[in-house]
Amino acid sequence: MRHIIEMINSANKIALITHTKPDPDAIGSVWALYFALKQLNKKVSVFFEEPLPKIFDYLEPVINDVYYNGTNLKDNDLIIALDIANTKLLGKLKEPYVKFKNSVCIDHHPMRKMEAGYEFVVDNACATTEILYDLFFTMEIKITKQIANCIYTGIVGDTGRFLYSNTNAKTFKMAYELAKNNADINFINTILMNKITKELAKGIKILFSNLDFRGNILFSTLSLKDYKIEKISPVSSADLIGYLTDIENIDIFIVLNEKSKNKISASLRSNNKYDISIVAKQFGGGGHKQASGLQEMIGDIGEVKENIYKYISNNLQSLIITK
Ligand SMILES: [Mn+2]
Repeated sequence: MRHIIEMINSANKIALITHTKPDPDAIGSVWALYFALKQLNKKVSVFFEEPLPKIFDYLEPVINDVYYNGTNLKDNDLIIALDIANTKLLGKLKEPYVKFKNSVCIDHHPMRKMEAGYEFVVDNACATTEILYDLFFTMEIKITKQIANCIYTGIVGDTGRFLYSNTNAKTFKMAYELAKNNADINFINTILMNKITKELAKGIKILFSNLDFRGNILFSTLSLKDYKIEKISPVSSADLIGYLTDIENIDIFIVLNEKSKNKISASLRSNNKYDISIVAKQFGGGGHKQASGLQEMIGDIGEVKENIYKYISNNLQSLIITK
């Protein structure tokens, strides 16, 4: 951590970036660090791919310091990438980031493919905002209500409101401290509830129509044909998989998603018995033991499903987590 603090201290103009389609942890991390660096009188700019959803307005983002393309990225002393494990997920910011000489990534994802920069990874942190919380403590940054809201947003987002297996005693301790620092806990808990749009509802309809129970493994598939029938464009499998994981007597959950012709992505989840990241890795993806993802498998969605099923059933023993 000392190295990051030195990097921050010796920079004046600092840029903050995160992955495309930023989730609450990514957005909370960016704005928490923005407000913290402002306390240190740094000149801070924030780079996103596109405007943030309106629901995050409560974080009071400073619109004047936000940029939507990477051309100014090089005009900084330091770039800090947040909540990102793979430079591919930087979208159009990838190139200027990789070329830049002085960068650091602060993140909690264990499997990494960053092509540049110093990496500060705490993979037992429930959220990137947890790492920032510890960093701010060390740097004696004042946890204002605004910063508390940002940090709490990341924690609530990445723990699924304190339900996922990354929730532990420290998570609640932080929540306690953030509540004491006037974080709007009820408001944030409510705003980060799964809001179901009409599109997502139709996605859920497809999801449940195509359930395929294979013993303790559960699949669902969403093909372009399904989407066409429902007259919607593909939704994100990460937004769907949570509807499956409440189903009883299943250990492994997989949603396969045909986002464009024969290009299949997937979200994988498991209970604490199995390490699903091994499966994700096998097919070119990655992630956490209990929550992983896959991008761009090529092929017929039904065949991709059978390939994954074959691999899992042949290797089930080696997926068991031994403690
Ligand atoms: Mn995160």
